Amino acid sequence: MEEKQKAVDQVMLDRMKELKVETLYDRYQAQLPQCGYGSLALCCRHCNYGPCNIDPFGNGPKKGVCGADANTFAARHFLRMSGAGTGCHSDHGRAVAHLLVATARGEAPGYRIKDVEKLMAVAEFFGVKTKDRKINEIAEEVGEMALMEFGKPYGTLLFLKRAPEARQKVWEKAGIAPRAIDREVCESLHRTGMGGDQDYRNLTKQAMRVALADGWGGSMIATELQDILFGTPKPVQGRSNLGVLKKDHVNIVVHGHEPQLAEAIVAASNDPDVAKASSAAGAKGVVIAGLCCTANELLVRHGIPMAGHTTMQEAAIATGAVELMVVDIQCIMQALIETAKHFHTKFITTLSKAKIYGAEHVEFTDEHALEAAKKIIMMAIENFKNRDNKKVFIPGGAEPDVVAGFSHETIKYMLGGRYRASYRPLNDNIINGRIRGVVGIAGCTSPRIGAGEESYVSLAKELIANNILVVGTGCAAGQCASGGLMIPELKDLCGEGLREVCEAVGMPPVLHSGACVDNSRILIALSEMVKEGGLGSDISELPVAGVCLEWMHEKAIAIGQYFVASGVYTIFGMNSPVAGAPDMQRLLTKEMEELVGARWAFERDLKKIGKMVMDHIEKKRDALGINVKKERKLYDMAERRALERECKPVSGHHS
Ligand code: NFS
Ligand code: SF4
Repeated sequence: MEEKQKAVDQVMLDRMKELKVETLYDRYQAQLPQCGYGSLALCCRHCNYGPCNIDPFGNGPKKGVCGADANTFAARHFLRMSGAGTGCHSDHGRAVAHLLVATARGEAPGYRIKDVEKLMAVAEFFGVKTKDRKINEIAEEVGEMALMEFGKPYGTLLFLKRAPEARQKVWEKAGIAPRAIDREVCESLHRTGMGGDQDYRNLTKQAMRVALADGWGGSMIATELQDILFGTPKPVQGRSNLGVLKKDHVNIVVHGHEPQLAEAIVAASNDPDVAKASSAAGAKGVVIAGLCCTANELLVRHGIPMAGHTTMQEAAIATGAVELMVVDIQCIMQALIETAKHFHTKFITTLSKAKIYGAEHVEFTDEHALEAAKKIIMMAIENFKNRDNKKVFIPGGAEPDVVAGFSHETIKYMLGGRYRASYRPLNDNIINGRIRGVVGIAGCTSPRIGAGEESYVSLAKELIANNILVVGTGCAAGQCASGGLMIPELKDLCGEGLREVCEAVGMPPVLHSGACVDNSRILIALSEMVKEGGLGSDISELPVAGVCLEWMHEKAIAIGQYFVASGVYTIFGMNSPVAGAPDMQRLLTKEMEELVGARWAFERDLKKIGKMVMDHIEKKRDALGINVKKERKLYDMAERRALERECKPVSGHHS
């Protein structure tokens, strides 16, 4: 299966070469060698005394014109990245909150509230009264409360209360509990301007606070409110890879992040006019396929096919079978306009905040979503006749089935069973060692890593073989899905303990939990594991880790920073974003541990990362005292009894 998929990436690259279609790999090569100052974070152009550089070898300048040193350069840069990433996820979250309010008020006729149970749960967190009130009234107030989280003048974010108490105390003590989301983003810009905050430690604290405002704020709002509007993901069967595009169908690729666009396109595609028009055009139907996080959102909620992750966006168009690509915002390469010119593909932007020169624009609003969606679909059908069949090239055969849709609610439900949804069995299986720990793999794919390398797939295989449960989001999950890793049959690649658990529960060992904003689901799952008991009192005590091998976007930095600030050891592959500033590097990779109980690691050699993760997990297990080896018989009776009590539900429940 892996061989086939490898071929898909590479075969498409060869194909594009043959057709003289430029790719991101070509443009990456053209950029080499990339600017050394920039790579090391030793370039500052925050004011017009600059741009200033610092010489990493110590021969040239050690300071900018204003006197800022390497650590200040790097820390400001790191904070701006964290702030920008938070801005992306959170502005997305805000759009969802506006949509929830509009839906509740009847001003967004294309949408409705699908998950009332989730609405009630969020209402409870927000302190919104639910008794004797209409669903729409509750939803309107929940939406408004969510909007307040962006700009409230006082207090900290409401969702912070979902974290274990010990974690909340860590944040309070360190002074990094985030206030309103916009305030943290705004303050980050303020502090990083010329003559602002110039202590790298203080800047990094703000980077934690703004990133926490992403994970426990903007992203969590996006995830929870999307679940209310579009449904909480449950395990669904889907397909993934370019093979989801069909030769005899009109193919529409939806690319970007905010699911309200994709959801409307899917809804509009069921309009009887669409079927009529497509058969009149000589097509057998309309295929909607996703790219990037939009793909993840559609896959986990509806099982809608996924065309690929971010480095495959040009390849999708180069199949010559895409009538239309419609995009909203984030991770959409400007180059696609040129790619599309080689084929008949129409390229449509939809948001007033994200236009691309050379694209056609169909404005998409909450009020008129369905009309816009239908118009876009009709444009695609209309374009079917312009397809040049000689150019059609869909790498065939590789359409691995995927089981996706593992929200934290589902994981709890699957593990605990219908009548007793609970994390108890997961905790017990971690305590008894069948599962050694849990690793979240998240983030982007990158041309810095060769096409077809499938770094996430290799890592996930190594981890499950060693009895580590893997939870994926974003393009990392996309790569694992295309790589055939998200199927229950994969249990054969698992270590014995993990296989037993997966068999008993009927879940794959690599769980697809959604888009990048859905990393917030992982935060909630970890919090619930702590609350369930037996694995310490804080997230930082859990045998878990976060990994991003091929980070690209500033969003990935924000995610990494909030994982660490939430107590999760986090490893990023490739290069460190602060490599030119040794003190700053030490702060992230060592000293943060003292402050928040977790740290970053950066590792160029991706093959080493599996071992780093496993060493960390075993260290945490040792610290928890759950690595009881058979020959070690030093337990006293009380401890033994406690251990037996804790282990009991497992045998009672599953085996
Ligand atoms: Ni995440 Fe989604 Fe992919 Fe990276 Fe981009 S699509 S929000 S940023 S590239 S994982
Ligand atoms: Fe140079 Fe300082 Fe201005 Fe940055 S802020 S460009 S280091 S003078």
